[in-house]
Amino acid sequence: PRTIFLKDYKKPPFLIDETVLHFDLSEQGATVKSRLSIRRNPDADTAPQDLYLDGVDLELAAIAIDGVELSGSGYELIAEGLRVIDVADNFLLECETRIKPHENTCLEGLYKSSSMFCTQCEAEGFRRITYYLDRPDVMSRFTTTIVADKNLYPILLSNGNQVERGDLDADRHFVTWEDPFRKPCYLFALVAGDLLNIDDEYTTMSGRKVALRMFVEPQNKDKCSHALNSLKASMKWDEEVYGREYDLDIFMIVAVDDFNMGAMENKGLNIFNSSCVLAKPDTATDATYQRIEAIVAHEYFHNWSGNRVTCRDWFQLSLKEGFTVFRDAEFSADMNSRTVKRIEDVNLLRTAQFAEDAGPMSHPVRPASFIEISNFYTLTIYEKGAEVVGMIYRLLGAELFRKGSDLYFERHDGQAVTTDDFVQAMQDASGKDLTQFKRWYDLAGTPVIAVDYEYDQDGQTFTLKLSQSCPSTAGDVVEKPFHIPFSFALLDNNGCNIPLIQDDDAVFANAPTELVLDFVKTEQIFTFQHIEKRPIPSLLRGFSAPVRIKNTYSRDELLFLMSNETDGFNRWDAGQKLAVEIIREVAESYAQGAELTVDQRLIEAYRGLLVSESIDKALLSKMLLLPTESYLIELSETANVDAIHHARNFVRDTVAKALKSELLKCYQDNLEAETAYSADFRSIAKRSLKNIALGLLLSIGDAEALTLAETQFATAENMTDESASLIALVNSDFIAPREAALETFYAKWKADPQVVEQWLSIQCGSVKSGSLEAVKRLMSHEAFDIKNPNKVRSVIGAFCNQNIVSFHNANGQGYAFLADNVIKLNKLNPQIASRLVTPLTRWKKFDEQRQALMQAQLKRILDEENLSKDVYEVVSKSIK
Ligand code: B3K
Ligand code: ZN
Repeated sequence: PRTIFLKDYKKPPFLIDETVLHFDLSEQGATVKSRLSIRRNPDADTAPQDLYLDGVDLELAAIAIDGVELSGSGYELIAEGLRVIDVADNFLLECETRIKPHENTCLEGLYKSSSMFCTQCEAEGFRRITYYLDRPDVMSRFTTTIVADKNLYPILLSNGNQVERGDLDADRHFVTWEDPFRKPCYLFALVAGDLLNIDDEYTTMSGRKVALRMFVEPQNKDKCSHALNSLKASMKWDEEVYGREYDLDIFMIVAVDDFNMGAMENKGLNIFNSSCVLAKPDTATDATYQRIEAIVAHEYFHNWSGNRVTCRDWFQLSLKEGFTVFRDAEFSADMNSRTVKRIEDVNLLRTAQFAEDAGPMSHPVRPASFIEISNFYTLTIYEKGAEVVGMIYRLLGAELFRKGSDLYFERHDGQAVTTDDFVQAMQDASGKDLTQFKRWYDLAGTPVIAVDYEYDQDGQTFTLKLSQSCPSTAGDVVEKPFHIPFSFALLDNNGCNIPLIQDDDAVFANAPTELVLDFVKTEQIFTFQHIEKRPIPSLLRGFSAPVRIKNTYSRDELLFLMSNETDGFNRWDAGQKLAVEIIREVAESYAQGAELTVDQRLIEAYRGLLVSESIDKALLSKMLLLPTESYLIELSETANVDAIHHARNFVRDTVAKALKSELLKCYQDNLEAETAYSADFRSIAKRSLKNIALGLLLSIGDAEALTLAETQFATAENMTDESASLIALVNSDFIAPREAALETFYAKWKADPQVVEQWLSIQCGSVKSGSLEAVKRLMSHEAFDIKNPNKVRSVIGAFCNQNIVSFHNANGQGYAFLADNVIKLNKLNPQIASRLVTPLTRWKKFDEQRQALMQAQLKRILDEENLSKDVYEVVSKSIK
């Protein structure tokens, strides 16, 4: 397989002004006719004689230039494409291709999901539909006609506005769509099916009415309102916060069951994985409600950050993804609890992105090379990319950032641009020099910050010394320092912020109590004056940069911060740091076979939180969760999986036993009957607190809690409470009630795929019910289907990523199981296969015996014949 390099980028030699497509869909296959108005690019870097078009798995039926059929000497079929020999400067190319959507299991290009046709073209799926210049810097105006059976496919959709429709003979009909906006082909979409539409409407800030239309299979018609409400909220938010208005008269959303990822921002026709868009209270959990809100917003926001301004090439993917994740995170923060949203995002970043960046697939936010671009839809591109945009926001402040985004959209509307163009607009609008800052885009790895500080009582000064370094994946250290926005405050011993005075003649009264320090050198000293008493520093507030920070706090200071920190994120983080230390201490004793004890101070801290009258419930619900096993593994040099698992459980159970009455009270206090289900963040926090308490009580085998859980399971009026009680039972040692609950749940919900996905992942992700044998049995259950990505994620994904002790069983069988399935999926769906293999690529974190077992499975995969580019890239880079 060939590696593609950013440094080899060349402007396209040809452009396509108009793209006219005609689809004839039937059960036997599809015929695609294209008419492409092509001309030479006046700004091209090269001027080849021939035209090269991308095409994969296409059968070429006819080809003509300017109405004249091409003979065999006029073109040549090449690997993954077509060469049209010796073309003019301006011409009309017509192609007819045949494709087989019903045999397409990779779910890229045009394929069938249950009874409907749908497409997925990003990144390089359009080349599976017809021959084309399948690259994002070729933008074209699309007109699409779809012909299909009228009864089987009454609904025929594509991008833009519907301009014509009519009946044809033999019970067939057609619809023509025209998209007035030029776009790259990765934003093309087509849907055909027997679907219902649920309609709504939105009036934009300039008073234009936009039709909002969601298309679903008939059984899902009562699962649309949350997505539509989220859409309207997103449209309003983007007008208010970014001044961005929607630009077509109709916005459509379609739900499909078979989808490789969450959703896709096709112009005017977003396609969603059913699990990321369909919800009603009795089938979707609070977490799903929040995920839907975020994803609907994300895809909608792409209309500007991605579609109106798109990427020049796929190395710039984070231009649209990082920025859009930043935008959707801000939206969710505005709609819900800002602190909790930040906690969730940082948790994901520190657990999974940091692990990625320390592993074999580590890459910069703007990668320099790739083999298969699908492998680069990563946490680094998305989450770290969003952090990088967030750092620009923190360096510029809200107002200048808005000036920057206005300039970016104005300057580049209708263009395909680079991350440099984005930063340049931010710099030009703000006047802030971002030259050094750009390193964040080009260097991989997570910087480490060491903090040192000193208080001088006599001089009343506080000196903060920061140093930074960045281990790269190759093991060497990146020498050049990053420009890090380091948010900082000083707290007095009542937990109040102290005014920060950096030079003597500053006016005391106007001194800020929080600063974003420009930390730009390898080592840098900041001094603060007039500090009367020894303060406690509040470091990297709100996690102002994606870095590791070495803990400098004593346990007593962490305890103080857990109840007094004025930054909500840092308050939570103090609790995490303390819990990490204590779990590690217990894990060490466990590994040595010593007696296990839990530092009483942690228990008292949790007691304090539980009885606190003032703490915000949303924050409290996060503070009561111990760091996950995955995060504890990520923090370890070499992880002892069993010790981590037992230590974490021991700490959890010790806390639960000691705080039994407080937890029971917490359960009861948050139980009160609600009038109707509401997914607002306060209601979510209450349910979450109640269910955390229930889970903790059940994990210690409390008989009273068993009754509570069984009652809740039997009477729950929403899926959050129903599944939380199921999870609590599944993770308990009450074997009979657990099995009974699983059975009841399946019998009740087997007709609902979104609920069945939850049922599968709850079992497979739990060490209690998800033994390897049980997981294998589930794979022959009627509920499982290896061709459906959601089912694969719920079973294999949940087992390998959440059921950590079972997956990492020292007998190596978990690893072999994963490899077996990667090999199977490599043929069916390479994108899913290559996603799934991730846990095996993390071998460096484990003991030598496990390392050898994991590598052996990676080698086994690599030895397979016909390995896809997707799997080849990840596996070959992971083998030492
Ligand atoms: N842009 C799509 C992701 C496409 C993934 C292609 N393998 C969804 C999103 O980020 O909004
Ligand atoms: Zn996106």
